[in-house]
Amino acid sequence: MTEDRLQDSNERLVEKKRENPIWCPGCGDFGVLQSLVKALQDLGKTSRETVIVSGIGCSGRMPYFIDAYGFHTLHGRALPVALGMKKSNPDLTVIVVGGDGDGFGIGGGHLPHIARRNVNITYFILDNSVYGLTKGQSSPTTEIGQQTKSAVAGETVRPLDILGMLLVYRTSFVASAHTANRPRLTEIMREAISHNGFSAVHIYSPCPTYNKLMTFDSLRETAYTVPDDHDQRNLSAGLQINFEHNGMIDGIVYKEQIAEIQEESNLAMTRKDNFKKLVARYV
Ligand SMILES: Cc1ncc(C[n+]2csc(CCOP(=O)(O)OP(=O)(O)O)c2C)c(N)n1
Ligand code: SF4
Ligand SMILES: [Mg+2]
Repeated sequence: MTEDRLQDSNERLVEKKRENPIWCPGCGDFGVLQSLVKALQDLGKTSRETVIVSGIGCSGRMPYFIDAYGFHTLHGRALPVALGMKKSNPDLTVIVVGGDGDGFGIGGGHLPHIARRNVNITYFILDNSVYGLTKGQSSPTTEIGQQTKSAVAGETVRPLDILGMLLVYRTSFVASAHTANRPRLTEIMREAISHNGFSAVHIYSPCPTYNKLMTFDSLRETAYTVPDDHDQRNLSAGLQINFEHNGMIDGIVYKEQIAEIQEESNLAMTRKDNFKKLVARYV
């Protein structure tokens, strides 16, 4: 990077890149991209302090379309890569983007450990209830009865409860949103990114090509808006709301108060101190 470009990226707010995303027309991921860029801009984040880390899937292409640092990692491995980035450079705003298959199929083992470490990163789960990139097989969130390439007579295995998992893993900030309500999605993204601790947002992002059941209209009609008087600090209230509405929710479900947070990344030493300590062990 030239000096001019470096200086520029220090000051330039995160923007969309000029190249057009190659998602199918009508894909929900376009809306996620718009909201994510807007949320980062609203928070005054610059290209140089922001990194978008993704797994593999249609959703995993997100870093290509955002003018910030980006890392398109391996299928299911975005969270551990993001953890490493945050640990080695705590000043970075680290955003992870991945699909339902990526995060809850092959990558499902990472989530509880990131949550219990309470690393200060934000995870946006783009759930279309299908493996989009590999052309429409069932995913861990495919509904019973949904026809997919791997369940042509309809899925028979019940889907995972994503919000329930995030809550019982004690994720420090848990929200659910959908791409049919973009202003709300942007607002929730802003709150998630600002939260000091591990934050996760389960986003319903329709795949019109391979999942005919999840549509923008169906999301608009069925998503339950979390009321203003919901007690975000109350984990059981969060679990209850999720149980009652079967995860079809628009809003913040749980938010740990900052004072209660024992954030591991804050407790961790800086890179320099770590290095000094390591050297001291051998001299
Ligand atoms: C180790 C490994 N196994 C399998 C694959 C094939 N693969 C690529 S994307 C994908 C699933 C994508 O589904 P999801 O994570 O829901 O993302 P979407 O495309 O729906 O956004 C699979 C199985 C791979 N790339 N790497
Ligand atoms: S296959 Fe589905 S998820 Fe992938 S780009 Fe097309 S509409 Fe989007
Ligand atoms: Mg998917």
